[in-house]
Amino acid sequence: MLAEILKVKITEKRARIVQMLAEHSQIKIGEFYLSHLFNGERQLELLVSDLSFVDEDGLQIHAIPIRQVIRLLPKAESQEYPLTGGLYYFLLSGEMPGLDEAQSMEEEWKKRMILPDYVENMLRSMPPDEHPMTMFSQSILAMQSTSLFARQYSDNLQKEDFWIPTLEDALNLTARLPLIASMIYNIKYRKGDRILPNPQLDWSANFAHMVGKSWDRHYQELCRLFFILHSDQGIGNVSGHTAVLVNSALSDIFYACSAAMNGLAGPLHGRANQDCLKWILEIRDHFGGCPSAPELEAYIWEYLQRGKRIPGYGHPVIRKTDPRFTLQLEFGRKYLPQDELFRIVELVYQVAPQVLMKHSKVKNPYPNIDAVSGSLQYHCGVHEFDFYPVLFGVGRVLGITANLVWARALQMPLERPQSITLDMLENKIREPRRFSLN
Ligand code: AMX
Repeated sequence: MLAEILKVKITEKRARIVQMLAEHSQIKIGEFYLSHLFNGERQLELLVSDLSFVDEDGLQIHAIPIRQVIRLLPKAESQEYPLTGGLYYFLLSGEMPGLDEAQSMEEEWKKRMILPDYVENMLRSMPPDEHPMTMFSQSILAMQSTSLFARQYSDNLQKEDFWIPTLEDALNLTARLPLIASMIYNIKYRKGDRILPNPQLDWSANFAHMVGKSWDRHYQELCRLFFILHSDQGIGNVSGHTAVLVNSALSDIFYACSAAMNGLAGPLHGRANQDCLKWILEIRDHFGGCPSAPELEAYIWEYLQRGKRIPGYGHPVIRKTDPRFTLQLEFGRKYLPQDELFRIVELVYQVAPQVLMKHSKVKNPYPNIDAVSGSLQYHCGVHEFDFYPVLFGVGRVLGITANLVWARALQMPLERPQSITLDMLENKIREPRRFSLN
């Protein structure tokens, strides 16, 4: 059913692109300056994702702000947060699903929730001090041999049909994510005990179940919220762009997502949630509990003086409190208002933006998605904070795979920007006429 919807949309979008290129291929889109080459190409509109978009106000999925997405996506009876299957359906099709569609996506995932044995054997043979993100990335890579796209490509698959096995790969990989992540958690932190999926549970609740928290309804709700909030963020961010770049070489989804997870593992990206909780624990231990506002202000000031970054604060694009932070904060205020770590998170939110504005060059002194997520996980019993980036990854692979299906559908080409040397740059500066896009 999803494939039928996509077929119609793909035909329509391909025609739009062909027409745009035929009529306007020489139109200049924006400008770029020398500074862009050394500031990480900030703000340059260089990539196309027709799924989601981030600007200074935050994330929109198919032009709907994330808060509304959470409100509009269907929820199963007596559940507070939407089914993740509905989100995936929405990401892929661009159509807001009803409960039936969301549940049929969940059923589709259940049918495909099977992991090749060798992945488990590989994970169990890895050194005990391996970072969970390394295990996660390797598990995805290890499943590359199951790629339908890779197999059919070798069998002379036609370009316009590349998206069809890519969609199959996307469904297979996303179905397996709760299995892989829970297996990593259990091998690292639960003496290797394995819990099999429960067919009565939805995708997110199954993850909660398989890490030994099936009794905890709050944790199931948190998982639904967490995975949806972390799912997509355009493709300009490191993990999204990495995936698209790797995929552009016609590498399949498993290669691309594994590479993306390696980017997500960095402290400036997905690892910020791990660093943030660690930092909150340091504050608690330093003060023996939740400090007063003046004590925390002095602590943060001294921390910045040491040249450190406040984890969970700042963003390359968003210029206000990230709505995804606020949505999680609301969860915390409802379910764990008295939790000590959560109270510290609230206090940091009160104090840190002013200190950052006064004492750093940060363009956005407000919290991002990672500033609160760890405290919620910790409250629900997931204390092993080096695992938090994996949770981020489980969510993010949803958005990335949906983007990759569409990249194939719209026949996006091999990415190949030109690099030049410093001498060449200096020559261009000496000859300003040539330092122009025209
Ligand atoms: N604490 C202290 N200083 C900070 C800061 C923070 N949280 N965020 C930025 N700054 C400083 C930078 O060090 C930079 O100074 P420099 O030029 O001397 O290096 C200056 O402010 C300007 O940075 P910016 O343009 O505002 O940010 P950016 O686009 O370069 O980087 C980000 C954005 C998120 C990497 C950065 O704010 C940061 O490192 N934050 C902490 C880590 C974090 O929370 N990362 C998660 C981001 C969201 C995600 O992907 N999960």
